[in-house]
Parts: sequence; structure tokens; C-alpha cells
Amino acid sequence: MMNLNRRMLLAGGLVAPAALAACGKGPDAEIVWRLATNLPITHPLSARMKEAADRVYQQSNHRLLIEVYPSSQLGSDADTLAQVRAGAIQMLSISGLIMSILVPVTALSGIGFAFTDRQQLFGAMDGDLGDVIKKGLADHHLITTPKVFESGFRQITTSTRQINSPADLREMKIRVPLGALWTSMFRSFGSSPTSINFNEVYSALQTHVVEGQENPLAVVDTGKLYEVQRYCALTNHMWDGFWLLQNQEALEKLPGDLRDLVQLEFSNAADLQRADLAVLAETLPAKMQAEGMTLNTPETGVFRQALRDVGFYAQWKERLGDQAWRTLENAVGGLA
Ligand code: X2X
Repeated sequence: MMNLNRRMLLAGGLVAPAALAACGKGPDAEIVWRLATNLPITHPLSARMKEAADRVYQQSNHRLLIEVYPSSQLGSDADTLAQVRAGAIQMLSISGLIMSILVPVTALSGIGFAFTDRQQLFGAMDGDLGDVIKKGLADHHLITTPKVFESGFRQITTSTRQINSPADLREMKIRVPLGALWTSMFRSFGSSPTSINFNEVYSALQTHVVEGQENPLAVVDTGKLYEVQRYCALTNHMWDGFWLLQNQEALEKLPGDLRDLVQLEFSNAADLQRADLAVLAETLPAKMQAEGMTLNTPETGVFRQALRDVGFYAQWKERLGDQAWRTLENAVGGLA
């Protein structure tokens, strides 16, 4: 009955999850965890995580309640990363490319124009490349659930210009997330990248603080960025995946059966949201066009060559180390 009251409150929107969490444990749960992500709840990643959390609650007989806080409600990426490390929150779903500010090898999955398709990508991320990244995270006491979640291949949107070739990116004011991978790649193209947390992107575009941004179409759609952007170049310039980090101490305190349940349910959630995104990758271009955006598909070989010419790949190889780089090239072929 207590649980019903809680859900009724939430469903009625009378009490925000954050307010309930501030009161301490859920009415009947033995353990309450908080899971943060920057993506809206309408994005398949957040939605499937919420479903997994609900299943964990049911299947643990209400012993473990995982509260999901989407849309950066608990703070920016940098804030929530500090919180999960300190144990102030127990789970954080965050882009591996943002994580690379702390654990450089997580950048491997997002090297510009490295992967050609999802099949090649998931072969690597569910195999050796994923293992290298997970080990890098574990060395920093950051434990992830087994399977990486998908954000997708990133595309460039602008309010001002169509992007057909690297020259079109020159001197463009582009918003990028936190992380050297983005700033280094867009500087290589001669753009002026600015790091802005995702929850401020819509207004930065609307007020023309920046001309453009880059994100997978599912993020452009669920963040309603099409309302404030006119052009979209389908560049697939880098792939982005989200790891679901767990605070090590909280995880170690969890009874074994609950730990297994969390790993199982969130692995299933990863499979389900990958399937959701595979469908969206097919359907969203038409939807974006219907929302009024002009889409184009540039030839990407010249972008890759431009990066090669300025030593982008050589620089990242040096930064990440020969061994890690070899694991990437084993999956995608020679880059430098
Ligand atoms: O901030 C972004 O652009 C997002 C949502 O894609 C990431 O977390 C990297």
C-alpha cells in the first residue's frame, strides 16, 4: 500500500523523484539507489533503464529501488561523474567519450570516422575493444554493467549552413560535449568548438550562442533540437555509447542475488535499447525532414583524409597507447 501511494504521487506529478529521494529510503525498499543520465526519459536509453529499474524493484520483492533521474536533473556530466565516484549516487549512465576526461581509453569507440556500421561496432564493443575499455574503467574503480548502451552515430546540425565538405566546418561555432575527443576533432577541421552540457544545448542553439551541434538523430529528436536547427548533415562522424557506471562500494555492499539481478536486467535493457535505436536510425531521417530540417549525406572519405592530413589519428594513437590503438585497428582496419 505504501508503495502504491508513492507511485500515485509520482504518477500525479505531485512530488518529483528528487524530493522523494531527499526524504531517504523509499517507503518499503531496503535499499534505494539513484541513477542519473543526461538524456530525456523519452530517449530509448533512459526509457529502457527505467523499465529495468522497475523490474529490479518488482523482482527483488521491493528490496532494491533504483530511482532514475533523466535530463541532468542531478547535475551536469562533470557533477554526476564526481557524484558516482564519491558514492553520492550509485549509478550513472554517461557517454564513454565524456568519460575519457578521466579514463582516456574510453575514447577508443569514438575516434572520428573509425567505424563504418553498427555490426562492426558492436562486434568490437561486445568483444576485445569493449574489454579494454571496461578494464580501463575498473582500474579507476568504475564498474560498469556488462553491455554498452547505444547513443549512436553522431550527425551535425546547424541553423546557418549546410555541411558538404570539411571546408564548410571552418570557423563554425559548434557546441560539443565535454571531452578532448570532440574539441580536438573539430579544431582539426578549423571549427570553433565550445563545450556545453547537454541540458543547455537547446537554449544555446535558440539564442545563437552557437550555430550548430552534433548528436545522434535520436538525441536531436528527443531533445527537440530540430525546432532550433535547420540543416542536418548525416556524417556519422563518430559513434557514441553510454556506459552504465556503478559506484564500487555500493555494488560491493549489495547482496549477491541483487547484484546478479541488476546485471541481468540492465544487460537486457541494453539489448532492447540497441534494437530500438536500430529502428530509429532507419525512421528518423524522414521524421526530421517532416519536422522541417534539410538533410544531406556528404561523402565522408574527404573528412577522414582531412583528419589524417593534420595528424589527428597519429596524435590519438600516441595519447591512447600502441596496445589500445592496435585493438581498435584490429576491429576497423588501419587509420593513420
Ligand atoms: O551531450 C551530448 O551531446 C550527448 C547527450 O550526446 C552526450 O552525452 C555525449
